[in-house]
Amino acid sequence: MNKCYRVYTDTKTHDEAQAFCESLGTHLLEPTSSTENDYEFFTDTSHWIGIHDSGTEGNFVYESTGAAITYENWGINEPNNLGSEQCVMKFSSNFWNDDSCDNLLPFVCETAI
Ligand SMILES: [Ca+2]
Ligand SMILES: [Ca+2]
Repeated sequence: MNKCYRVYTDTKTHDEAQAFCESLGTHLLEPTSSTENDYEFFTDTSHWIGIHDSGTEGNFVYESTGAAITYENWGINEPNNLGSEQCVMKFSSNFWNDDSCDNLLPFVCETAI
């Protein structure tokens, strides 16, 4: 499947970022392969991706479909749900971390083309 991406450098909470993408008929980036995940959307900052475990702790799903994730690239000792973390971000190193959904991060919207 081909996708179109758009990078937003302004920071939003996870839910604000997802709502913004949805207002454009898109959704947050959902990396489904190492090729897609390792693309350097940002070289110097973390950013939100469209994966969470808000429904069941430890059960990470794609937000656009609710389906269980089929690819993952967690950093060392992640996900750790530290202090209750339900939203996933990608470091500039391309490794993932579960993070507080209220943190303010830039983001990438994607849509199928
Ligand atoms: Ca969690
Ligand atoms: Ca974490």
